[in-house]
Amino acid sequence: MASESNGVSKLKIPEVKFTKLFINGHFVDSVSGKTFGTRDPRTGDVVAEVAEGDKEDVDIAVKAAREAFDHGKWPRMSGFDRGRVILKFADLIEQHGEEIAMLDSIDSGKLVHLTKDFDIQFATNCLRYYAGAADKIHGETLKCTGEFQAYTLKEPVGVVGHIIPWNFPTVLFAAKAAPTLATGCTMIFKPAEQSPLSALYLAHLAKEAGIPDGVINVITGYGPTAGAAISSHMDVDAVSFTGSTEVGKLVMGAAAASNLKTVSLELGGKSPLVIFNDVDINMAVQTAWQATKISVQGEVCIAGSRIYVQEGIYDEFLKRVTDNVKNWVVGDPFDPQVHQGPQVDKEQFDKVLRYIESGKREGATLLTGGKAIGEKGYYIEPTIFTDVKEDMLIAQDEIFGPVMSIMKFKTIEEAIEKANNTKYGLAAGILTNDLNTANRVSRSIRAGGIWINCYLITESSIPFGGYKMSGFGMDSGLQALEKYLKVKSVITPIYNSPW
Ligand code: TXE
Repeated sequence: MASESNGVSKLKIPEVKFTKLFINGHFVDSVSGKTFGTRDPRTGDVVAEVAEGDKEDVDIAVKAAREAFDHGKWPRMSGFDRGRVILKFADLIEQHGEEIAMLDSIDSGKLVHLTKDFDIQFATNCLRYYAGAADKIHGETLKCTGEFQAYTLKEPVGVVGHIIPWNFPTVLFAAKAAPTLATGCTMIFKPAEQSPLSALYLAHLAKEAGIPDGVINVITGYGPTAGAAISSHMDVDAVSFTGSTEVGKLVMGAAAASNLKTVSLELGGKSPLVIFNDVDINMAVQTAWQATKISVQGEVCIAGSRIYVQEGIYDEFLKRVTDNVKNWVVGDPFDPQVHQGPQVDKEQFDKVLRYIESGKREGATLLTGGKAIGEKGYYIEPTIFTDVKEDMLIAQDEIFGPVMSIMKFKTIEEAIEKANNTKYGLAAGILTNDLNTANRVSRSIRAGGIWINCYLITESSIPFGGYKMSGFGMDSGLQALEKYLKVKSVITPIYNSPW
């Protein structure tokens, strides 16, 4: 049974060095002088007071980013030289990886060893990938009808606003900053109010790496104030948002109502994992468990939170899946013995518990878990529901918690229909040994990423983005560069050309 750890690490709290806004290469107080407390999800206690930026601070940061774009050297450097600076930035993140991982864990409750092994590595790989791309951004030459030729230029879009959530603070900072830096744009980051610490630390490292002042600015603060000031700003040329579908719509509305800035949205998900009869049952159970990402408290947009199991292996699957919970330890994310930490904050904790209650109320069978753990902090038992029906809230909404919903299906047609029965379209997984089934289902599911016989494999080279209400625009892959580029066509006559 899931249990609380005995707290080997005795509530370790990392040192917090940076708590002010980072504007034009300097740490400064907010204009209002206001601060807000960032909280430790293990206890709910304040870890540090952080500057609370608002519209006036965003205005100052946008001015700095504008100046750095219009007159600074960053957009005018060769891609090769920008790449070298980005590589230095990656090296510094690697050197300080342990400290950054601790800041993310204290802010968001993520297991510190996973943050070190995955998040920091992803961030450095990502910067190195786009450093290599910085000198390979180019247009095309086009042969026109008549005596004309044309060529295209790919130019940086300008000042970019990045609004990011709390579940992968360092990963998302890097995933947004790296392609933006490679293209020569300048930027303003608004990290989530739950997890502001790593963005400030990363901004400091960016300066140390040689990224000029004004290229990266960080405004910590709340969404409806600082975030909205970015998405509605008349001098921000593009906004790249990761977060809830609800706020994604607000960001898009604000962009439309202001200067029609370019928008890209990476939003929620309710991804299916479809398991066919012909697979090895152990592999199926392990992949389903990993897909639900209970080790990250289920706070992953691409988590496989709907598990569809074909009827031939359904009973055996149920019998085995609960085995994972037997020695599962929920507790302090700084304790190496622990498998799952707390939810990020009280709001998310309450939201997950409300969904668990709705699952019970609507008639799903609770196989295991279903309760909060302890009196303090935001810990929830790994929870498995079976007999989940398509129209239940737990089958439709993004719970963003350690909750697995298991459904049964008979035929491939039924699996496809059920997998697509969602407003989201971020990802999906298919487990089968039949090549044609794998290919047919992957083409039939309307989602931006499909894993066959694996789940959650992500790399900077693999484009990542949603269908339907999971948003649009790619993070990762060379496609991510396009979000930060404009294409300009140049047409010129050419006389007496032999070809
Ligand atoms: O997200 P918000 P929340 C989903 C997940 C979660 C739910 C709510 O289901 O339970 O969203 O989480 C900023 N204008 N995801 O409330 O509010 C905010 O300050 C501009 C999925 O944390 O969308 C933060 O920086 N910005 C997701 C960012 O938006 C605004 C990851 C995200 O916060 C704003 C996180 C406004 N009006 C949650 N209001 C994923 N795709 O991975 C808020 N923000």
